[in-house]
Amino acid sequence: MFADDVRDGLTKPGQKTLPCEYFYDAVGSALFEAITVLPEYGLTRADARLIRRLAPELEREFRSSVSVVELGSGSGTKTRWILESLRGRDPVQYYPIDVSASALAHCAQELSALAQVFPVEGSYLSGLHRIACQRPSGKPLLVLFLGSTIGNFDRAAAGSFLCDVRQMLRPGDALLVGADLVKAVPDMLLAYDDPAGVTAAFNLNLLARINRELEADFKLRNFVHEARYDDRERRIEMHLRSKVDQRICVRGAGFACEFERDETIWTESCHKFHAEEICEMGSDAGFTCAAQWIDEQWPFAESLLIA
Ligand code: AVI
Repeated sequence: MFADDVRDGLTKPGQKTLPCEYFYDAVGSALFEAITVLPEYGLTRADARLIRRLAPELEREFRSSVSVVELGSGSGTKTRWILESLRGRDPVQYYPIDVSASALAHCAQELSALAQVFPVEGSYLSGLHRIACQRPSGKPLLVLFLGSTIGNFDRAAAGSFLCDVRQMLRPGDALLVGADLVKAVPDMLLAYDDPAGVTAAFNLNLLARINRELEADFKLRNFVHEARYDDRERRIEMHLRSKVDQRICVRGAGFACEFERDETIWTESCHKFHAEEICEMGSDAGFTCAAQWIDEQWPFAESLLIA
């Protein structure tokens, strides 16, 4: 729960943290949409270019006999291209999974002309479990995990997530996973610290959300957005740095916490991968990497893992 997670993250000893899943309230989701069109954030455009390129190949691999599951509710062009390619004569059954009912409703509205949409509200794994238990026999599942969301897991968690997904699939099912690749450090830093300050606003909105929903008294001007690259872990880390010594009261969660000047809240990790690493992670989880597509303008890989 939000209040518990905020209390745990801000009162534990050592590095303060907040879970990145809480970025996406209405304001945060709108700011994320803005991030995806920033010139410095090449990730979403690379993902889209690749999906457009590979969608016809998916059609050849599966013909029209596949049900599509998406981890996250895709409403945009990427999912559209895949559904258009796969639909053949019969409409595809499409199961978007998301914790947000409003995102699912939007997705159903956008894509129902192309597919039979069965929105599933819940976490990725619980949703996939429900779909796997009631799947129509005979049809393989194609699970989409696009946009490098896998990079927001710790590496170990990403590996065990793939294992969990694999356990719910049958041989012949597939997972299409998008992952941002390691590139020049200045390019990665700019993607997460754009000069227009959109990513800073996205990060700071987490404190604004705590103010709105948990009656906290964060003064946003007393914090500054920071993006760092950890070379060893191959990840961007997003932080909010306190500019002053301060005490914050979070009335709705029943606690207060102190910040020293320059102390940070670690809000997100965005892991970057080597292309072969995705296939290795897939094979460790019980998949075979059947194909991989890499964008030429912005190093990003789409990997088709077969169970
Ligand atoms: C959603 N996720 C893949 C984004 C990323 O790049 O890790 C979230 C994001 N955070 C800051 N900018 C974008």
